[in-house]
Formats: sequence, C-alpha cells, structure tokens
Amino acid sequence: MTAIRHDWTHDEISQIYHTPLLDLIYEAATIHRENKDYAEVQISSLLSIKTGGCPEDCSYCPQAARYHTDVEVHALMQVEEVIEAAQKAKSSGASRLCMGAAWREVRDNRDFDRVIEMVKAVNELDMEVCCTLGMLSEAQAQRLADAGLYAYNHNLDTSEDDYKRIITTRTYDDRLNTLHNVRKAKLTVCSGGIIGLGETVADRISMIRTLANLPQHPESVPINALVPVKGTPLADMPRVSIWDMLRMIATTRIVMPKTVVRLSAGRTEMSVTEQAMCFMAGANSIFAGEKLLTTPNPTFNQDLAMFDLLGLKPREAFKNKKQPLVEN
Ligand code: SAM
Ligand code: DTB
Ligand code: SF4
Repeated sequence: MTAIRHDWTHDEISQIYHTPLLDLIYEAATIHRENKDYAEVQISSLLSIKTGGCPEDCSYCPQAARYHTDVEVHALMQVEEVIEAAQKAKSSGASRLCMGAAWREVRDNRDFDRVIEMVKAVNELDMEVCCTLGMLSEAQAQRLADAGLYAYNHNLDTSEDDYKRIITTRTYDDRLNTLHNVRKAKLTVCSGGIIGLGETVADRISMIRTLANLPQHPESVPINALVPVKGTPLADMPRVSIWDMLRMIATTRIVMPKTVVRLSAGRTEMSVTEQAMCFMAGANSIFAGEKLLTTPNPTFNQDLAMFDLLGLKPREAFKNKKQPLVEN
C-alpha cells in the first residue's frame, strides 16, 4: 500500500510531475488501482445559490463585481428552490450537492441563517452537502457542521508566491486559516486549484505541495482548467492543454493517494477520449449538470453515456462514512 505522507519536498513532486507522460499515468493508475473502488466516480452537482456582485478581485472569476461580464446578479435563493434543484440533481445521479455563493466571507446575518436551513434540507434528502461561501470563522464552520454539512470547498487556486498576481483582496494565509477552521469543525475539506492562469509549473508543484503537506490531506482536490470569461482579466488566456491537465491529475493522485481527485471546470472543451485519460490518470470525481456556477458543463445525459462507454459507475453518497478511509 502507498504510504500517506505529509513531508513532500518540492523536488520530489517536481520529479513526479516531470516523469515521461505515459510512465506518469501508469504510476498514477497503479496507485489508483490499489483502491478497489477505482471505477467509481463521485458525482457532485453545483448550484449557485447567490450569484455575482462579489467584492473580491479574483482575476479569473466572472462573479467579481468589478469586472464587466455577462453574469446576472442574483440574490440568495429561497430554501424551496434549493430543495427542488437538489432533488433534480439527486435523481440524475449526483450524490453531492455543492452550493456556491459569490461572497468574500460568511457574515452572521439572516442570509447565513437561510444557508443553514438549506444545508439541513439537502442533508435530509440523503445527499452529501457541500458549501463554498468564502472565508469562515471557526464558529461559522461549527454551525454549518451542526446543520449537517459534509464538506467545505475552499480552493488555494495557485501557489503562495503566485497568489498576489491573481487576487489582491485577500491573502494565502486567509485561505489557509479558513481551511484550518473547517478542519477544527471536523468537516471534510475540498481544496484544489486552477491551471491555465498563467502560472509556472513550479507554482503548480508548490500548490500541490501545500495541499499535501497540510496536517491531513483534503478529502477532495478539484483540479479546474481555467474557463476564460469575457470581461475578466484572464479572458484571453489560451486553453489549458490536456497534457498539463493529465500531469496535474496524475501528480495529485500519486502525492495524495486516498484523496478524491475531481476533474472539475473545463470539461466542455475536452473530448470523451481526453476525459478517459484523466480517469486513467487517477481522477475519480466530476462536477455534473449543465452548468458549473455560471458557465456551461456537459449535461447529465452526456456524462451518463460517457460512464456507460468507459465502464465507470457513480459512487453512492456517504461512502466514506460507511467505510472510513484508513488515514488521509
Ligand atoms: N466565493 C467563494 C470563494 O471564492 O471561495 C466561493 C465561490 S468561487 C466561484 C469557487 C471557486 O471557483 C474558486 O475558488 C475558483 O477555484 C473556481 N473558479 C471561479 N471561476 C473560475 C473559472 N473561470 N475557471 C475555473 N475555475 C473557476
Ligand atoms: C471548484 O473547484 N470548481 C467549482 C467549485 N469548486 C465551486 C467552480 C467552477 C466555477 C467555474 C466558473 C463558473 O462556472 O462560474
Ligand atoms: Fe468572489 Fe469567489 Fe469569484 Fe473570488 S472566486 S470573485 S471570492 S465568487
């Protein structure tokens, strides 16, 4: 069995990342196959519960108020609307609903009370509930946990050194501090990044290293390919190459062998063949449903056809609770 390590050096991860591609994929696939459930793919569905108008300046994001994008601002959804969307996602095969809000941070106000009601309601549908709401205090994380939240998504996006180039309105330490608060509340952690922001390979390796050297590996690591959106500062970035995506996924799989690695944003630009290679390289989760938060994604039916073709099956909800992982 591959050892779970938290003391990775930059050079070690760099060596893995630069392994000749087919050897890299083979090694990642081998580690992935030590897990008897390798053909199971976790399906998460995203729901933007509060859209646009965000005060932050994340240079990739169509929801930042300061950029002129086509995103329409939408106030916090009603609980009933969320339940309806969750039921639809569940009947299409999603085991997890991830609710996203274009907030810098959670505030202790009536909107948060409503999110707590949403968490309770989706949890009652026997789905894993995930939220991504920006920065959280420990007390807020605890309130979410008490309401039945399963996971919290908070991405590092890039390396610590590169962060200031991408976002100026908060720091890397703010990000790490929220992850710490999430852990203190015993929630599972979902944290990953984006490639295609103009980062260097060293930045990618450094981000993987930060995630891997946390006291506990995140239970899930989303790897997003930048979706360039008109009006954002990164609108003209070239499309990420499949080879880079494969190297990121395979390296993440090798360095964090038990983690769920999610092939996240960017799938509309990928062929089924390219996605198949990502599953081979150790990806075992996707975001499904025709929309991510504000941008398009393949439909549930397209994904089910792909699962059929590749012999993959959707993972049931709460599997880790029923069969706890040995150690992360
Ligand atoms: N506002 C909260 C925050 O920033 O944590 C939650 C929502 S935010 C949209 C969630 C994540 O979506 C970001 O951390 C980023 O990784 C990802 N994201 C946003 N825009 C993206 C884009 N254009 N392409 C790829 N990923 C994107
Ligand atoms: C993650 O890593 N990717 C998702 C989710 N976590 C919140 C978001 C992708 C957003 C892509 C751009 C959009 O649809 O607005
Ligand atoms: Fe706001 Fe999150 Fe978008 Fe940044 S990524 S602008 S915090 S919604």
